Amino acid sequence: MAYGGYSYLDKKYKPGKDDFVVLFWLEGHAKIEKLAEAVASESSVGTWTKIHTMNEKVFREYRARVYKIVKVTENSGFVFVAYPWEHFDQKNVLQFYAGVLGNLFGLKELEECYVLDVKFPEKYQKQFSGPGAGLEGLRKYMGTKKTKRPHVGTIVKPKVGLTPKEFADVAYKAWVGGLDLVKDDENLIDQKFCPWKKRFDLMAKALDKAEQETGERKLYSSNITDSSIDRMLERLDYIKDSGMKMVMLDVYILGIPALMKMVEEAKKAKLFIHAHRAGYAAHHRGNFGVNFAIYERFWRMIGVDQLHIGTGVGKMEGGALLIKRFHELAEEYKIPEKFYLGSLGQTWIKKIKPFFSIASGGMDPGKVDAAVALHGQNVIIQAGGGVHGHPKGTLAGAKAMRQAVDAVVEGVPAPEYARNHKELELALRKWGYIDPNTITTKFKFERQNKRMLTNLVKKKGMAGIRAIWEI
Ligand code: RUB
Repeated sequence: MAYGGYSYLDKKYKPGKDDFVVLFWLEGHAKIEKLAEAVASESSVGTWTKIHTMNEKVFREYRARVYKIVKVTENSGFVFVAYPWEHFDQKNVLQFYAGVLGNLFGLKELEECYVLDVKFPEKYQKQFSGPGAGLEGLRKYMGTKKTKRPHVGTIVKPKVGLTPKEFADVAYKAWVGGLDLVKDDENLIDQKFCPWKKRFDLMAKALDKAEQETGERKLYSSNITDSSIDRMLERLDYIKDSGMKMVMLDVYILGIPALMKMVEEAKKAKLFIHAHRAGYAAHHRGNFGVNFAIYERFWRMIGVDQLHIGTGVGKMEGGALLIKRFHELAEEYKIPEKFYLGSLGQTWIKKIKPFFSIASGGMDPGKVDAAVALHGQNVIIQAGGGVHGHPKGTLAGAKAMRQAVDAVVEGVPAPEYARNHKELELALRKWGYIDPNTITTKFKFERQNKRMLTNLVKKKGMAGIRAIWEI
């Protein structure tokens, strides 16, 4: 079988340590081998027909090789493709996008084309500097290196509409109630009703006051995302000059060049980078898509310090097994391949440091035990509605969240801790409690059924993977 006159199938090929490995799910109206060849061709050196300009050197040194196909039907399957390191522009992430995440989605013989994962060779990682502070740096600043407790935060709600003063008053209550972090939402930046600078100044004052009163370090994650790089840089300078410590970026929406520029500047200014992933799901959830794990890998290499990765227990998509994998991708240096999750392994070089994952979206104090069962304690747990919707308001809501976190660290289940902590008790009464065993049971099920899960995916294809992603 061939595509455009050349064959990209090479089942004897074993990816070398400098190769990029990409895992695709493909379905279409041609045989899976042909679809695989089409994708390998279009994303590397080929086109639809034989060309006189192709030469042996180009084909040998720069082409992609389909080295494994897990066939599900005649017309669908999982396709493993290796790309030589030399194929890629070593200083330009967008060239990777243009090739591997580019034209192939438009090939008309494809009915589904989902890029499940990419494994980046160590050699490629060297061009990046990774997180400036990362997980350890944040813990050091916050003084949680010893306790190793989860950090806990809130997103001021309503998402938009409050005046700067109303906003800072809410934040102050959240900080003195025991939260570490208060953040802008992804869609609050510099609207008329809440100008960025005015909000920032009041937030800086409120943060100082809260730090003095509580004796704890506090953070404000200020959203500076903008279509103008100049405006973002002005705000970044302003934050640096004020002595505040954190900047927030909508990382997916910004796009790679603007993100790289802002991360570089934030690192120079020694600011922590809080990354909100709004928008990622437009690609991640489709039949023609790019898995979140691929963006996450880039954001770790580029160097964010904390990133929203989902919760497994809250309002956003993704079950425990999938979110755990995203967590491992943030925290570990080495992770193994898990085919039934559509996930390749990865080894990070030293400077691509671990960052803090953020569990956010539909969280409340009753979900903290479950979130920790899923993520472990190296996690930032954030709740918006789950703080400001507390029956007694923001201050009590913040206290309830912190009590839930303190309970976890002490090894006491939240319902038991709630007997002597009335804010937590009220929260659990309103929103209920998720038993952490519901999470540990899922991991036990996974450990005991790896073969079954693998067979399910081999039989059902992407539908099998999607079902496992929701466990
Ligand atoms: C949180 C919220 C955030 C989500 C985004 O508010 O809406 O923007 O965390 O999701 P609330 P994700 O706590 O009221 O749900 O973090 O998965 O990207």
